[in-house]
Amino acid sequence: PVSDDGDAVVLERVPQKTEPPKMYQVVMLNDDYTPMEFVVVVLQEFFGKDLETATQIMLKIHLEGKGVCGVYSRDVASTKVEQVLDAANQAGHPLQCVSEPVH
Ligand code: NFA
Repeated sequence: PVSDDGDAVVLERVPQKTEPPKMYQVVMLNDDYTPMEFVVVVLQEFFGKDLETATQIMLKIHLEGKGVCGVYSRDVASTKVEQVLDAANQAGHPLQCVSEPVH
């Protein structure tokens, strides 16, 4: 290209350094009262898991104390947490989950 006064204009390509968004995992905690079936339904409804995968994740949480339900951008992860806590509260279950940055 050429500028108004006739000089050549050099257009440099500036490398765009855009960091990938920080990702957050939604971690669900075990408790002694929430029914296994409720946890399986939550994992299917809010985390898009099929019945078999949801059952595996639920059992891992039950046996190991906690488990990752999914990894999302910060906003999506906090929405998932909100949805799970709302559903658990409405059903009268003490189910807890949190979102935390993936290391
Ligand atoms: N521990 C619960 C029970 O025995 C089941 C459960 C699994 C709860 C995963 C919370 C998370 N009914």
